[in-house]
Amino acid sequence: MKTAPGATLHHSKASLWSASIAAATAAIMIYSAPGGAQQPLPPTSPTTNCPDPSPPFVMPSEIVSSGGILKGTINLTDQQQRLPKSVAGAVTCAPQIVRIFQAEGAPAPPPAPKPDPNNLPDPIAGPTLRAKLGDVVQLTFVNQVNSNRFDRNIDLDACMRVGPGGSVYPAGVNDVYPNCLHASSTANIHFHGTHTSPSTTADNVFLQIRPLPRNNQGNLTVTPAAATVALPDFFGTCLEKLKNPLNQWPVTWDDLPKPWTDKQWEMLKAYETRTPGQPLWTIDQKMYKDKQWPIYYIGAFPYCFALPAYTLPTWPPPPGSTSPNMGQSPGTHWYHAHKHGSTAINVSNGMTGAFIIEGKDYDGKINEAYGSYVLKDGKRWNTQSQPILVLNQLETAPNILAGGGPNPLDFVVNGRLRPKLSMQPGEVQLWRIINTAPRSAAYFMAPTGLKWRQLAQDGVQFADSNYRASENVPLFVAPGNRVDLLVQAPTTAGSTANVLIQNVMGRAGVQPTSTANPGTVLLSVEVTGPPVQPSAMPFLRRAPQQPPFLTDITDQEWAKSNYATKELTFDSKGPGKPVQHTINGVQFEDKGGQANVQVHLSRVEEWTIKNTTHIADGLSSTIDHPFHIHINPFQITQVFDPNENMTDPRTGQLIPDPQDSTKALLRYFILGDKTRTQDPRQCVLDPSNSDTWKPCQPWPRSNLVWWDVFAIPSGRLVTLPDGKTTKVIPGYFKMRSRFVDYAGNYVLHCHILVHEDRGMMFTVQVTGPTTPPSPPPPHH
Ligand SMILES: [Cu+2]
Repeated sequence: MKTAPGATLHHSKASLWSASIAAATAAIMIYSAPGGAQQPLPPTSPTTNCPDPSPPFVMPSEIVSSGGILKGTINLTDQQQRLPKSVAGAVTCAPQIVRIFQAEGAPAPPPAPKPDPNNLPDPIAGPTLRAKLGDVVQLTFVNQVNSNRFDRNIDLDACMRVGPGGSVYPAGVNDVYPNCLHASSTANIHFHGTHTSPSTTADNVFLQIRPLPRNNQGNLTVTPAAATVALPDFFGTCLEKLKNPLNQWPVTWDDLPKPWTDKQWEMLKAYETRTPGQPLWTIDQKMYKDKQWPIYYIGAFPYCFALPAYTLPTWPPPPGSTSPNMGQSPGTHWYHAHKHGSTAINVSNGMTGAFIIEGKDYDGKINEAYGSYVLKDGKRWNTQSQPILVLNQLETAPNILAGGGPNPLDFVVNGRLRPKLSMQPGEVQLWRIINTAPRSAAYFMAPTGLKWRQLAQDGVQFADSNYRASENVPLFVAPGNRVDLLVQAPTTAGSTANVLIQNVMGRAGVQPTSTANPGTVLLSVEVTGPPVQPSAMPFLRRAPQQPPFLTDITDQEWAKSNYATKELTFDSKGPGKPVQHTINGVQFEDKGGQANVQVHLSRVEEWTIKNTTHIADGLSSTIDHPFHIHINPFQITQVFDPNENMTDPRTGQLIPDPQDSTKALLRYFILGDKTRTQDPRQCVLDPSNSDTWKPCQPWPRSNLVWWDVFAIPSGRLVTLPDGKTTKVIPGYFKMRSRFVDYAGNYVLHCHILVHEDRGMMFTVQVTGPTTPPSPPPPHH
C-alpha cells in the first residue's frame, strides 16, 4: 500500500527502534471469539514471557503536517499482541487480539527487551498527529478490522451478548440498546480538544464506519484503494473551501466526489442485502433525501477540517472582522474511537493517540527560551523531540461492574508498563501527559528526585500566575485530561526517580502519601550521561503569553447573554438496577430525535454540573464522573466537593486525618455527626440546610483555568441528626463557556467510557443566526 502523498512519517526515538518485527504479523495466530464478548485466550492458548520489568520508554510514530496540511492515512486494523496486564501489582502477559490505529507506512515499533518467543508485537499508542495552528487536517480513515476475530455483534439493535443467544454482556446488567456495549468493529475518530466544526467530515462523532467486507476465507473483497477512490480530489477542494476556517464545508453529500459516494452506496446496499436487520443503506438514503449528512459508511471516510488560528492581538474581534471569535488552542490534544457502544472496548484495546497542535506563541516561545541548550546527541533542545506520554489501561474486556472497586488495571505509557525514561543532569523536559484511559484517573503524587511546573491543562495554556504556583504540586489527571509539564532533573547523574501515581475513580479515593501508601510506579527517570550544555536548564522564567481569546469570561460578558444558565446532574447506581448511568435522569437518545441541550451561537453561558453518585446499593466507592463537552473549552468558576480531602495550600499535598493517618482529613464536617469530633480546620455542612451545600472558601475570580474535561466531585450520603434519615449532598462544579464560531450537533458525556456507552451522554445542538436548527443525527 502506498503512503498518501504529502505524508511525513518519522520517529523521534529512531535509535531505539533497532530490531525489525516484520515477521510478527506472519506469526499471528488466529482464533475466533465465541459469540459473546472479546475475551482473553482460553487457558490452553500459548503463553508468553513478559517484557523486562522496566523497558525503555518509546514514542509512537508520527504523522507531521507540512505546507499547512496534516495529511495521512490511519488504518484501523487488528493485531495479536503481547499485552501486559498489571492488576494490583501482579503482572501477566498473554497473547491478545486487539483493534489498533496504525499510520499507513509507519515502521513497526521495536519489541521491548525480552521479546516474545513468537515475535508478537508489544502494544504502542496510535500514531501521534502533529499539526500547526491554521492547518487543514486531511486524514483518510480506513477500517480494515477483521470483525470475525471479535464478537460478531453489529450496529442496529444488537447488544453484545454472553454466548450465542445469551444475555446481555456482561451478565447481571439490564442494558437496553443503544445504551449497551455493541458494535465493537464499527468506529470513527473523535479529535478531542479541537475547536472546529462538529459536522460532516470534521469532528463528527455521529459517524459509524463499518469494516471493509471480507469473504468466508477472511480476505478483503473490497480493497482500501477502491474504498478511497477520488478522495484526493475531495481533499483538494476542501483545502480551498477551508481557507476561511469559519466555513463549514462540505455541507451535503453531493459535495463529496461521485465515484466515492457511488462506491459507498454500492457497498452499503450489498451490506444491507447480506445482513438481515441492518438497513444501513435505507437509513442513509432517507437521511440523504432529508438533506442530512448520512451516518453509516463502509470501510473508509475522509476527515477534512480546519484548525482555526486566532490572529488578532486583542479579543474580541472588532465587528465585521473575518477572524474566528475564538481560535484553536495550541497544545496537547488527542484522538480516540468514539462510536457509542464501542468507545470503551476500543479505547481499552489501545485506539488512542496524541494530537499535538503547535503555535508560534507557545511552542515557539518555549523553543526561544530553551533552544540554545545542547543535548548529548549534539542536537539543540526542541519541543518536537520532547516526550509524549499517552497513558492508557489496556484491556480486552471492559470491566463494567466493578464500579469504583479495588484492583484497578495499571496504566501503561505509550503501551508499556513502567518504562524507563532518560534525562541528562540539569535537563528540563516538556512532558505532554495525556490520560487516554477509559476508566481511572491518575493522581500524580508530588515528585521526589525531580521538580516540575505545569504549563497547560487540557491543551490550554496556563496564565503565568498559575504556572508559578504549580511547582511540585500533585496533579489529578482524570480520563481525558492532559497536562503539559516542565520536568527538571537534578544536576548530578546517577539517580533514578520514580514518578508515582495513585489509580483512583475520584478525588476522594486519593490517600495521603505514607510508607503504607507509597503509590504505584508509572514510569521511572534515570538521570544519566553528561550534563546538558552549556549549563543546567532553569524553569521558564514566565509562562508564554496566553492567546487573547483565553481572556477570563467576566460577569459583564455573561450579562450580555442575560446570565444564561443550565444545570446537568450525572448519576450512577450500582449493578442490577434497571438503569445505571444517567444525566438528568435519562439516557442517551431517550428523547428520540431531540437534542438534550440547546445553545445559541455567540452566547456565553454558566452551567452547574452536579454529581449525585454516592456510596450505597452496590456502589463501593465514590465516582467523580469526568464531564467532557466537545468543540469548546470551558472555564471553571467554582467547585464544591462534599468529600473533599483537605490539602496544604502551599504544597497541594493531602493533610492526614489525625484520627486515621491512612486517610486524608475531610474539609467538611457533617453537623450532628456523632461518630467523630470536628477538627478546627474543618468547615461544617448542615445536611438539613441545602444553603450550606457549597464551598466554604472563596474561589479565585481571575486567571481561571480552562479545561475540556473536568471530573465532577462525587456526592456524599449523610445521615441526619435523627440517626435515621439519609440525604445525598451532591458534588458540583460551575463552568462558563463561549459558544462561538461553529453551529451544529455534538455531544457531552462522561469520560469513564463504559458509562458513556451505557447511556451517560447528551446531544448538544448549537444554532446560529444563519443556520436553522437541524435535529441531531439518530443513533439508528
Ligand atoms: Cu461516569
